Amino acid sequence: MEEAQRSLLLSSAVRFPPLEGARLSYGTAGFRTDASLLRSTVFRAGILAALRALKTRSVIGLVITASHNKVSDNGVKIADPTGEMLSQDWEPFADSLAAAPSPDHLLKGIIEFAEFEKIEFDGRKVEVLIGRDTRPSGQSLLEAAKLGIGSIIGAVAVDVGILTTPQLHWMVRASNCSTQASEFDYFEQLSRSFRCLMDLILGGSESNEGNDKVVVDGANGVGGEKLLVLKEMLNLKDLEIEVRNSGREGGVLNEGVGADFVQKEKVVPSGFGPQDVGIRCASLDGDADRLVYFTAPSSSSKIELVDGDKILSLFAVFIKEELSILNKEPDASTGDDYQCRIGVVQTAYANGASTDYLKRLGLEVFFTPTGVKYLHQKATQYDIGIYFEANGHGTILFSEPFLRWLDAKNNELSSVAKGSEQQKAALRLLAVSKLINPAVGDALSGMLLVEAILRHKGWSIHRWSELYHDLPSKQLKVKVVDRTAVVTANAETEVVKPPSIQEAINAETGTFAAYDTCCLKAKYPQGRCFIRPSGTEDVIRVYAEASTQDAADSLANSVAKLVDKFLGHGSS
Ligand code: G16
Repeated sequence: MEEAQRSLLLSSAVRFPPLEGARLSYGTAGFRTDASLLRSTVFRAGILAALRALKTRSVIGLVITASHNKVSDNGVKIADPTGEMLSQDWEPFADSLAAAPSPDHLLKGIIEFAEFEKIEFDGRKVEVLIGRDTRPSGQSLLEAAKLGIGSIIGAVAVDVGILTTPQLHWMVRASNCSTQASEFDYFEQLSRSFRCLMDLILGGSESNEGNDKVVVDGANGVGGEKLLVLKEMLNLKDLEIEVRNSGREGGVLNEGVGADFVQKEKVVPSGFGPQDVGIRCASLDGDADRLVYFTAPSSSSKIELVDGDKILSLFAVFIKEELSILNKEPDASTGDDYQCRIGVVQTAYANGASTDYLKRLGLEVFFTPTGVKYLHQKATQYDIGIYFEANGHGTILFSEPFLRWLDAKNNELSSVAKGSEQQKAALRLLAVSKLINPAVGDALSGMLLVEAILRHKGWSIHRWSELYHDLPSKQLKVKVVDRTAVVTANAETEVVKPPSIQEAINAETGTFAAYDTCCLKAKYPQGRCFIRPSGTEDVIRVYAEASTQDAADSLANSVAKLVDKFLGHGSS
């Protein structure tokens, strides 16, 4: 590394001293904590993004968001050239950069890592796109990120403004493979492919059961605003999209609103109520990478939740059907019968009933730890990989060989069977591959796909929800002294450290011999429970499900007490 580069790094690093005692880890989705503690970390994430751009000689993304967290938090994460999450190989370096105690340590760490990764500091221009959500702390953190990027000679920060996280991921991917990579291009692609899908669908649809309206909770974040723009471009006549909690009304980001709140609390978000009974409602999270649907209750306080597992199931049903239409007739022209491998990816939070349902559909179901980075990676191994977390974060990935085959098949069919159902199935699948965000879960494109499929099938939200019945479940958070003390294995279903906790959870759940000896029944029929340290909040998460809501609540509460007992109270 040349002297000019060393002194630039040192002179900018002195402006961002690390906060004592604030040791952050790259976590489930980047660095996340109280915004007031983040300037030094975001500056260093800027350096990291610039180094990644030098290494890959591609456009890289940096997004400043804390997604579902409270408004006073913020965070930063990096998007790789494909728009996917930062390669996991670089996460330990991200952690060590963030933890470097002084500018000298920082410089030494960068030099060593650059040598190891053979990064050349040759001053050639590389770009980092920076996006952010609507948090008030975003602007000053953006300045820190720009200075981090600017302290690598040749790296240029491009401020792309306030965006949803999936928009930024999409733009990074598009920048590396096309010239049409602006926010406008994103909206154009979504609206064009949605209209194309609807045209192919409307012809075949039997009825839409009067469901021509969806009301969307924008979490008082960036998603509501962007949905309003998309709605203008879509200019739909047969689907009304009403946006509430867009942030324009003055509500607080994620406070009593948003997909995380709706999914965890199972109550309507603020701004929704009895007037919405019977209407299809959806909720986005703070940076619009999660989507859940729900209906408002007429009597009880609990909503009917249609979560990420059900979105996954709807997508899986549709894709399976389209593939079977496509493969119905043997391909006379070529004898070509592409063996399309479909896989679905879930986490331990997936409701047991959803997994049973997907297996009954004949699908291969794989489990990974929580975090889109894990699910996405697994989904790339299939021709069509569908992944969703129960919290509503997910997408569909199509392999390049499959898309090439599909394209060729459509071309052939257009000469031998133009307008046939078989050709329409090929066109619908091609339209889906253009509508759905291939980089990351995207609430806006996911919502349009849900709407198109419901219309195609003539299904109401209730019909969709009836695909299977969720097992009652409960999620809790427990504040502990040190959440990193908990280490899990087997896709987070088992605690390996400290070992005694898992034995206690097993005993409570009834996994081994803990039976009620009077009536010889399991303590919690269909009971399942796990704990894991959150990667985005300073808590241990507890998930429980069982055959009744009371049993799921009781199991979750008992295990939360165990967590407290084994790991001690954290300050709240
Ligand atoms: C992020 C990740 C998700 C994960 C969620 C919760 O979502 O992208 O994959 O499910 O955090 O993670 P944890 O339970 O570790 O806190 P988001 O929407 O907050 O970016």
